[in-house]
Parts: sequence; C-alpha cells; structure tokens
Amino acid sequence: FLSKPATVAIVGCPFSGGQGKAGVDLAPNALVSAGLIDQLFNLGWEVHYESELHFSEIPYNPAPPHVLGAAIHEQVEVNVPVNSSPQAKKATMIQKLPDPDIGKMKKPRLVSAVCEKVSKEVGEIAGKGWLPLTLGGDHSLAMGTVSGTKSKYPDACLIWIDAHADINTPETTDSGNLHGCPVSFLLGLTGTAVEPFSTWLKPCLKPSELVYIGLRDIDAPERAILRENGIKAFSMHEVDKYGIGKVVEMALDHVNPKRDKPVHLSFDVDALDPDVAPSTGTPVRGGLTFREGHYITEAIAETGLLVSLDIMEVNPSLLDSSAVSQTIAVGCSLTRAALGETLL
Ligand code: 6HN
Ligand code: MN
Ligand code: MN
Ligand code: MN
Repeated sequence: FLSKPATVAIVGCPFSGGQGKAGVDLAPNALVSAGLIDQLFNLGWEVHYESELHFSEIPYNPAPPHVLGAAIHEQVEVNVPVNSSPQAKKATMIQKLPDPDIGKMKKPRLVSAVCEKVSKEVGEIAGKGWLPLTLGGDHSLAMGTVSGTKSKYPDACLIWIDAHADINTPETTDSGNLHGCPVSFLLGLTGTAVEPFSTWLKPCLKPSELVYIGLRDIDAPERAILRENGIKAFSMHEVDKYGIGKVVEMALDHVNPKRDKPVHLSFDVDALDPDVAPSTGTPVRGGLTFREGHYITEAIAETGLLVSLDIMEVNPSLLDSSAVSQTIAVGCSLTRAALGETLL
C-alpha cells in the first residue's frame, strides 16, 4: 500500500550540543558539498533543499529566569577548519546562551529547542508525503526526527543502527550528553518527563516498535533498561553469529512482521567500524564492515517501507583529511543505498 515517496527533503541540522566535540555540526554541509543532492537526483528522486536549519536564532523555551534581561547575543566561533567555505564557517557560529545543567543533563534548553524545531520540520515534510532525510549533527536530534515521523505515521517502527543504545535517561546518564539519551525520551521512560523537553516531546514509541543493530558499547544502566523493557537488540555478537542478512530479517520480523508498517531508519555512522567511518565522535572498535552497513540500508530500501532517514554523527573536524573524506563518502553511499541505489 505504501508507495515510495518520489520526493526527498533534506533537513540539514548543524548541531553539536548533544555531546562535547565541536565539528559534528559541519557534517550536513560537508555531505551536501560532496554531491549528495545530485546523487539522489540521479537515482530518480526529486530533491528539496534550500539551506540548513538555523538554530542560532532559537530562543530557549522556557528561558531560565536569570537569562531574562541579560545580553544573549554573544557569539563564539568554534573550531573552524582553515579551508572551510563561508557557509560552513557560518554554521560553526553558535549563539552562546546561558544553559546551565539540569540535573546531569548538559545543554538541556538548547537540545530541547533544537529538537522541537527539527520535529516540526520533519513532521511537515512527512505530512506532504515526502521523505525527510535528516543530516546530523549529533544523535540527540533523533528526539526531533522520530517524533516528527511519528506525528505523520503513528504506527512507524524505528530501526536504530549504532554502536550505542542511546537509551540513557536523565537519571542514568554518566556523561550528561543528551546524544546518549534520545531513545529514552521517545519511549517516555522513568525520569524523562522533565522540563524543558516535557513541554513538547510526548512519549511516541513503544518498546516493541524499536530494534537495534550494531550495539557493542552499552552502559550498565542501559543494559538494565533494555532488559526490563524487553527491547530487541542485535549486537555485533549476533551479526557475527548469524550474518547480517539473517540479522536484518530477524530485526524486521520483530518490528514489522507483516512488512506493512512505515520504517524510520536512524543510522549513527559509529555503528560502522572505525576503519570504515573514522571521523566520528565516539568510535568503538569491532563495528560493522562497509558491506554490512550498506546491506542494512539496501535491505530496508528493498522493503519499500522507508519513510524517514537520519544520517548522524559524521564529524568532519576529526582526524586527517583522508579520514574525513572517507567518512563523508560513506555517509553519502549509505544514504544512496537507503534510497534505492541498488534497486532496479
Ligand atoms: N551516540 N553511552 C554513552 C553516553 O554518553 O551516554 C555514549 C553515547 C553515544 C551516543 O553515539 O550517539
Ligand atoms: Mn547514536
Ligand atoms: Mn553511537
Ligand atoms: Mn560507554
């Protein structure tokens, strides 16, 4: 029944506030500059892309009381690579608003405001029957992308490709980095009904609608959360044991047994082995090979059920230029594969 949307709209999200390393905000421009738009056009897609989203203009909501009346226009330039374009330089200009930790959460107001904007954007694009392709930025953005997808497709399932489970709660997180927490907010786990997120982000995902592939670095509290909620996960151990073909089939059988539900694919490039995607903020050895990563995206393309895609955590400021171009090229080829490059 679901036919492949003929139009893809790119949501460029130059955002690094869900973790501590600058530069992941440069990825959307880097992926687009590498020719992604033409590549998708050549696959037969109508491609919409005007510019990246601008997050520096977002006021925090709610504004912390002590910010009212304070000067909020201070800008800081972070880690601008020497040869980057004026556009890329602009993307690294972030407005520095006071955003003190809430509990252990770092930059909660910024992450929440950005994800709210992304959620609306993704929801509007999906609402037109188009496929939103969100280019991160860090993985905290998935609070926005998945909730946006769910606003149009309430029965969508979520396939999460990652070395990490990203299911810490504001209480269990050790790092305080919100890119390690988006899944817990989407599920509405204990401790996630907190401001500022609770003002806009309602639980929208059931544990049975979620499946992971690629896990190999799970925090102890995350392990307990996965177990207690009966969440299905195929770690690298299962990839080795069964092979990627069987793993993807089992993953789809779990969240989509009749192959009739829309699929949101959230792909963190750190799921790939660091030899394959080196320029990423939290690399973990022992990851997916180039082919295993692409097999996943090809197999999901084959279902014809993909309605929303995230490519997350490419960081063009990490390691040398050959590592960076390799990682960007992989981001582009995963996207092409998910959008049907290998289909006839
Ligand atoms: N990512 N579990 C660690 C944390 O800080 O909570 C790592 C999270 C990584 C998140 O790669 O999207
Ligand atoms: Mn992730
Ligand atoms: Mn990860
Ligand atoms: Mn860890």
